[in-house]
Amino acid sequence: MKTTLLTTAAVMGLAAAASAQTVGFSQIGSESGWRAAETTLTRQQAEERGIDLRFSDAQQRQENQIAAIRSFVAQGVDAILLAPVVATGWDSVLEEAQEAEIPVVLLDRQVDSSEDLYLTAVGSDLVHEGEVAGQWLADTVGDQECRIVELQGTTGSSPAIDRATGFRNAIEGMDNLEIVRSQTGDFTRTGGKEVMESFLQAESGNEICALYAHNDDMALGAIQAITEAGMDPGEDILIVSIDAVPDIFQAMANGDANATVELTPNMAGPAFDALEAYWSDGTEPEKFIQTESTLYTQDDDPMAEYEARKDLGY
Ligand code: GZL
Repeated sequence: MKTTLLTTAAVMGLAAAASAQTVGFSQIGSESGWRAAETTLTRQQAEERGIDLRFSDAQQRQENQIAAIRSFVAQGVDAILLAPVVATGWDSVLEEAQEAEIPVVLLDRQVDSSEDLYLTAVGSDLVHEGEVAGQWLADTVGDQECRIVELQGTTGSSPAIDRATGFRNAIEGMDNLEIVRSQTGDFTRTGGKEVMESFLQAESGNEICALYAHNDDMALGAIQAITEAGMDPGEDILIVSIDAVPDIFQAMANGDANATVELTPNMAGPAFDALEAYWSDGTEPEKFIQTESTLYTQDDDPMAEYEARKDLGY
């Protein structure tokens, strides 16, 4: 009797392993705390669902992502997750995946390619995020003159393009609000610090009222630069950014940052839900699965928000 049970268990185990779906994940890199958390949560989601995840870190280079996708196609994976570093240049490799009948799901960023070339895209409304940030600043400064500097995300990426658009939408027609300098910090802390240092130097003698950073990591780098310049971040220069990583809440609790717009790092959960439905009965998901964008300020108990996020893999 015991032998039979063991044999049955072994057969079921082999069957489960044989049926485990294989997913290739072309990740941009680890440029920010938010990106690290997205990777952590994607691995956790795959493990919980018994998905065999094959991971590729592109070091923020599109050519590495294209090579990874081609490798996943050659391996005959059951699906591909792609967080596209920039918005353009994906048509041919997405066509190759389509020809191989391998569904592609975009995570957290968009591509300019036809939506026929991917199953669905999971992400936030990036323009809206910029609008939320701009509206917070407009509400905070009222009719006070405010010269703004902007740290943009990776050049050519959909978040950099759309977050810039959204912020400008929010402040349009407000003559007291002016963006006086704008430059990419490539979504990194180092980039944010170095570009903010150059802004402070270039604007020495002129007042900078606020910094809008397309992500918290650049804002955190800029806070270092502002402090090293002998100024008081969060007071002398208001700071609004996007992602809601734990360290920005620590900065808010210290009075060094003022507001952030949350971006969930759990894009893989909705992505795998859509894939499991597609694999089981061919269900075609909506082309865009939108995640929430919630504003947090110093009034929202920053240390409680820090505690809620500090163990999520940022
Ligand atoms: C936005 C996402 C951005 C994050 C950054 O959807 O692609 O990329 O805001 C990350 O932290 O670098």
